[in-house]
Amino acid sequence: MKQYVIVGHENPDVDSIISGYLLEQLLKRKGYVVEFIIPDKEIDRDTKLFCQKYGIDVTRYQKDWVQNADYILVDHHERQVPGNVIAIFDHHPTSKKIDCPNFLNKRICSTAMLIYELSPDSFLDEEKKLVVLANFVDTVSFHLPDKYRTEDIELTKELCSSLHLDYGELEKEGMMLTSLNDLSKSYCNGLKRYQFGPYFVMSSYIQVLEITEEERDTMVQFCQKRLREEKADLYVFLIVTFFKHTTTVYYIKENTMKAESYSYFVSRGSVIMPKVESYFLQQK
Ligand SMILES: [Mn+2]
Repeated sequence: MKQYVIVGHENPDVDSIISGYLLEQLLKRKGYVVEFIIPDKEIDRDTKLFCQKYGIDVTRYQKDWVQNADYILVDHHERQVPGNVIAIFDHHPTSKKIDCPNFLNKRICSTAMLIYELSPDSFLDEEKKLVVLANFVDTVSFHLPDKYRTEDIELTKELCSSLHLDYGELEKEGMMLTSLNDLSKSYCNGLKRYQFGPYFVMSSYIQVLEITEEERDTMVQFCQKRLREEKADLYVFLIVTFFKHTTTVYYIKENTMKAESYSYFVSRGSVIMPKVESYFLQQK
């Protein structure tokens, strides 16, 4: 019997992992021999903890590629795999021509939701809860309008009430809010280090409902202290506030600091760091 392998995108996020897991359960129930794998050696700490909290131990899926298998991609459409891609389930828009016999890609709040809608009756209650969580996390609790259909909020509410889940509580979970209880730890949430040519850059971000000026200043100082300790050339610190719907990016150097504000949510990985990278690469 043929073996199928499910794989999400590189550096998988919560939706990538949940949708891979759900598709594995669904296909197994339909009698297929199938395995969800995460070939990535590193997984983001927050993502790992979040999945763990809701019953998915990501380390169980961290496995090597299976050579010459038939692959099913979830939550993306472009990873190179050592075999044939026979199906794709995705919700990232593309104008590329995708050469795959089973390509399902539409605007929807999460790939987990896309998979759930294929066969709603096949899933257990705890799996439906994972769908709700993926919907929230992938849209930053429906704060990113480009990423969902209008009916997705209503459908998520209906799922919550049928499962007796507290919508508001999970909505908050989905924002993955950073605790501000101990600012000396809060400031380095999602800490990453980058090497751009000879330049060493550090970055972290926090996501909060709101923040006081004092808290903000304290954390910026922590960033600067850290930059000095690690002798970095730049520290990029992002503050996302949900109430005011803003992102402020701090570019911190040893003795200077520049802030940039946006009246929307800005992604570190796909917007800010590529800008920083091209800035440094021009410095040569
Ligand atoms: Mn997704």
